[in-house]
Amino acid sequence: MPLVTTPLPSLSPEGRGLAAIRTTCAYCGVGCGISATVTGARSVTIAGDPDHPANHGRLCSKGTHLGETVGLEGRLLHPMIGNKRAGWDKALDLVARRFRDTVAQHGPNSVAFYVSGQLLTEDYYVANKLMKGFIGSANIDTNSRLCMSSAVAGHVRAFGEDVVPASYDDLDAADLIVLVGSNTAWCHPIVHQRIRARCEAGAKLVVIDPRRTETAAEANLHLAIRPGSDVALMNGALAWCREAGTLDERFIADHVTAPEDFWDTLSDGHDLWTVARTCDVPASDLKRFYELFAATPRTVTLFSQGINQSLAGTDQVNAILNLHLATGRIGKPGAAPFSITGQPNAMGGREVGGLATTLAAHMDFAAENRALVQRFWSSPTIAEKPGLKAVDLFRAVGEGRIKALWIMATNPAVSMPDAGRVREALAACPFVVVSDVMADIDTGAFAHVRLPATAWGEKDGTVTNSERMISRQRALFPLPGEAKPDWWIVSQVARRMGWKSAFAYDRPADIWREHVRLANYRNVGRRLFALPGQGGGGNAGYEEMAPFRWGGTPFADGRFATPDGRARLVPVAQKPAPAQLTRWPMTLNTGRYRDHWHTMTRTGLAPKLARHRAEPLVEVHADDAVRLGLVDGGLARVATPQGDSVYRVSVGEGQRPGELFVPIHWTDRTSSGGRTGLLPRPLADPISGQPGFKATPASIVAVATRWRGFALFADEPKRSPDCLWATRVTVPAGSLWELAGDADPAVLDAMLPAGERIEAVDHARGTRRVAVLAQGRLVAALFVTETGELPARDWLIGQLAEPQAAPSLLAGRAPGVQVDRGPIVCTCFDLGLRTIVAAIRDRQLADVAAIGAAIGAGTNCGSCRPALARLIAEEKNDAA
Ligand SMILES: Nc1nc2c(c(=O)[nH]1)N[C@H]1C(S)=C(S)[C@@H](COP(=O)(O)OP(=O)(O)OC[C@H]3O[C@@H](n4cnc5c(=O)[nH]c(N)nc54)[C@H](O)[C@@H]3O)O[C@H]1N2
Ligand SMILES: Nc1nc2c(c(=O)[nH]1)N[C@H]1C(S)=C(S)[C@@H](COP(=O)(O)OP(=O)(O)OC[C@H]3O[C@@H](n4cnc5c(=O)[nH]c(N)nc54)[C@H](O)[C@@H]3O)O[C@H]1N2
Ligand code: SF4
Ligand SMILES: [Mo]
Repeated sequence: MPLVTTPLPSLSPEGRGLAAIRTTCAYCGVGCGISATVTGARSVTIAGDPDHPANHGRLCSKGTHLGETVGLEGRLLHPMIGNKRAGWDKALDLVARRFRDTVAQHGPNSVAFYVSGQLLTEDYYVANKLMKGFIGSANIDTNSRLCMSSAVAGHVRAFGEDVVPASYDDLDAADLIVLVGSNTAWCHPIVHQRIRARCEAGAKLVVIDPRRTETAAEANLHLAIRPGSDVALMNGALAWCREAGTLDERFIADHVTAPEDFWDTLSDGHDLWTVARTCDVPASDLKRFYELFAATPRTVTLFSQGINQSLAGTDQVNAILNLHLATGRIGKPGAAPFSITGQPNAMGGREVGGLATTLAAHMDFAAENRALVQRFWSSPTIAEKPGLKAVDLFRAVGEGRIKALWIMATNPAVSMPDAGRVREALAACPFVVVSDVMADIDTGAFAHVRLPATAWGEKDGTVTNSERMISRQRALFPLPGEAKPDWWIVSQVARRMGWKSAFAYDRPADIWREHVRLANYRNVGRRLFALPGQGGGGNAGYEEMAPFRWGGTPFADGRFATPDGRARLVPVAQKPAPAQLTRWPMTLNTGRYRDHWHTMTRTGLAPKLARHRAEPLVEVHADDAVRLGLVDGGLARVATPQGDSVYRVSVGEGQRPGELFVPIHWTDRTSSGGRTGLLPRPLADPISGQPGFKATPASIVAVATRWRGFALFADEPKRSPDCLWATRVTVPAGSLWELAGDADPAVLDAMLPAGERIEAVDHARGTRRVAVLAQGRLVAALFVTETGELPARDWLIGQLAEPQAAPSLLAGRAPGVQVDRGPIVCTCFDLGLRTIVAAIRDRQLADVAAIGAAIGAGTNCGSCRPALARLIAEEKNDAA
C-alpha cells in the first residue's frame, strides 16, 4: 500500500520555513486569500493575502484568528474501529469489505455517502466518482443540500445550468445592493466590507430580513418582512417595474421565454397595498424600495439562507431571478442576482457534481451525459437516476433501506433538521463510517469506524468561492499522527473494493487534472462549466496555480444554457401564510453568530472568538417577553413538535413579535441546551430538497432556576457539569462554563479537580465561592448564587494563566477590582460592549472612526464595525 501523501514543495526539509505560504481561509464562501507564515511545529502567523482578488488583504475576525485553531488538541489522529485504535490497513479493509458486501447483497442503492462543502474539490471529485461510476448509485448527497440546493434548482430552471452570474466586482460597480435573507455583516464579513465601501461611495443598501440584524441596521432601508413572504415581495417588484415601464422589453424579446400566462398571473394581487399587507411592512417603505429598484439599472440582489432554507426556497430564488431577467439586469457590470455560498468549497462541490441530483461536471442524468461520463471514467457502471437527497437519505437510513453510510466532513447529528430522529437513524444503521478531523463530535458517537482526516493547514488542493474563483488551499504543516487527506482515504477504499487503476492517484494534482479533463470533455459550448487551458504545467503548475475565475461574465452575450439559448421566466406564486397553531404560536428562526462556525469544531478552539456570544441565546421581542413572562438573562425552553431545548433569553427589538431566533452552533460537546438541530421539521422544498430551517412552529416558556453560577477549569473536567444549564467556551488557559440549576448546587463539587480548596459562603445571598489551587496556581473556580450578583469573569479568567493565584483569592475574598467588559465586540483588541459604550459616552465619540482612533476597536479586521455603528446610533438615540 503506497502511503504517498502530498509533497510540500513550499516547505523546507524540516517541514517548515519562514517564507509565507499563500492559501485560502478555512471558513466561508467569500474565499479570502491568506498569507501564512509558519513559526513553529504547530504555529502560524496569519495575514490577509494582499494579492488575492477576493479580499485584497483583508480578513474578518474568524480568518484573523485562524492561528489560534491549528493546535492538535481534540484531533482524531488514528483510525478507530469502535473504541479501539486500529491500523490504516485494517480500517480501510473493513470499510471496503462492508461496502462491497452490502452492495453485493442488497444492491448499490443500499449504501450512501453524506459529504460536505468543507471537502476540497479533489476530495469531492473522488467520492463522487466512486459512488456514481463504480458503486453505481447516486446516493451521495452533501450538506450543501441544506445550504444552497434551492439556488442550484432555481438557476437550472431559469438559466438551464447552475451558474452564479455574478462576481464581487459587480458589488463594486452596483448603485443598489439588495440583501435578501443574508446577514452578510456576520456571515460574509469581507463581502460586507466591500458592500460598505461601495455604499460610502454613494450606492444604496436595502436589507430584506424579518430580523433587525447588524447588516439591516446599516441599510438605507430595512424591510422586516413576515417570514416566507419573499415571493410576494419580488413579484410585487416585478409588477411595479412593469407598470413603471422599466422592464427591458428588448432583452426579454431577444433572450427570455415566459409561459403565455406569466404576465397575467402578475396582474392580480401584486399592487402595493396587497403586497404590503402580505409582507406585513409599511406600504411607504415598500414603495421606496420599488421606486429605488425600478430606477437603478445597476442592481445586485444578493441572497442566501433566508431565501434558500425555505419550503418554497426554489420559488423564492426564481422570483429573484425573474426580476433580474425581466429588467435585463444580468450579464452586465454591477447588475446580477447573486447567490452567495456559505461553505469554503460549496461551489467546488457543485462543479464536481457532489449533489445526489447532479451527475458530474454540471451534467445531469440524461442518457447522453451518463454515457459520456461513463466513457470518460471507463467505469463498470454509472448511476441511472438521481439519488436520495439529505432529508430523504437519513429517512432511508432510519427505515433500514441504507445499510452502510459514510459521512465525511459534516456533523449531521447536529446540523440536520429533526436531529433527534437523525441520531436514532444513525444508531440503527448497521455500518456507519465517519471521516473527521476531530475525535469527539456528536456524529462520531454513532460510528463503527472513524477515520482521521487532515484539517485546514494540512489539506492541499483547490476550492471555489462564491464568485466562481478557484484558488489553491495549501498545506502549512506536515500531516499529524496518522491523519490522511480525504481524497487518499476514499481512493484507498475504492482500490480495496477492486478498482485499482481508476483510483491510482498519488497526489491532488493527479485528481485536479482529471477533473479539468472531464470539465472540458466533449464540451464545445455545451456546458458553461469548463476549465479551458487549466491543468497544464505538471505538478509544478498545480503548486503554483494562481486564483482564477471560470466562466468569464456568464450570459454577457444574452445566451443561456437552455436548448434554445433563452432564459426562462418561471411563474411563482406566494404561498398563503401558515395557519396560526394554538399549541405552537411562535415562529422559530435559526442562523449564525459572527464569531462561530457551525458546530464549533474549529472556532470553539479560539479563545478570542469565544466571547462575542458565550452562550446560545433565544432572541425574543420585548412585547412577547412581557406577555410570556420571559426575563432578559433568564432561561427559557423552546419546543417544537420535534423536540425541545433550553436557551438563555435575550430580550430586544431585533425580532418581530411572534418570532424567535436561535443560533445553530452548540452541541452536546459544548452545552446542555441550545441544541437547535433538534427543533426544525424534517420537511424540505419539493423541488430542491432543501429543508425549511428558518420557520418552524414553536412555543416558548420561561424556566425558573434556583441558582446561577459559573465555573472555570484549567483542565477540561471529566464530564460536563450536571445541572439544568451548562454551556462551555474556551478561554485563555482553560474553559469557562456558565451554569444554572434547580437542584442543590453541591452536586457541582464532584466536577472540581483535586487540590487545595478555598471556600467562602454567604448564607444570606445563597452565595458560594470555591477556588481550587494546585501548587499555588488556580486550577478551577466555582461561583454560585441564589439571589446575589456574580462577579465579572475576566479577572478570574486571567488568574487561570497566572503562575501564582492572587492574594485575594487565597484569602477567600471576592476577586479584586471588577471591570465587567460585557460581551466581546472587538475580538482583535479584546474590547467588550461596556468598555466601548463607556468610551463613546465619556469621550463623546461620534462615529466609528472616532472609536477606532480612541481605543482601536474596528481598526484591524473590521468585523465589529457594524456593531460599533449600532452602538453609536443607540447612544445618540438614548441621548435624544
Ligand atoms: N460567522 C459565520 N459565518 C458563516 C457561517 C457560520 O457558521 N458562522 N456559515 C457559513 C454558511 S455554511 C452559510 S450557508 C452562510 C449563511 O449566511 P446567511 O444566510 O447570511 O446566514 P443565516 O444566519 O443562516 O440567515 C440569514 C438571514 O436570513 C433571515 N431570514 C429568515 N427567514 C427569512 C425570510 O423568510 N425571508 C428573508 N428575506 N430572510 C429570512 C434570518 O433572519 C437571517 O438573518 O454563512 C456562512 N458564513
Ligand atoms: N437549524 C439550522 N440547521 C442548519 C442550518 C441553519 O441555518 N439552521 N444551516 C445548514 C447549513 S447552510 C450548513 S452548511 C450546515 C453545516 O453543518 P455541518 O456541516 O454539520 O457543520 P460543521 O460543524 O461545519 O461540520 C463539519 C465537520 O467536518 C469536520 N471537518 C472539517 N474539515 C474537514 C476535512 O477536511 N475533512 C474531514 N473529513 N472533516 C473535516 C469538522 O471537524 C466538523 O466535524 O448546517 C445546516 N444546518
Ligand atoms: S470573510 Fe472571514 S471567514 Fe470568510 S473567507 Fe474571509 S476571512 Fe474567512
Ligand atoms: Mo451553509
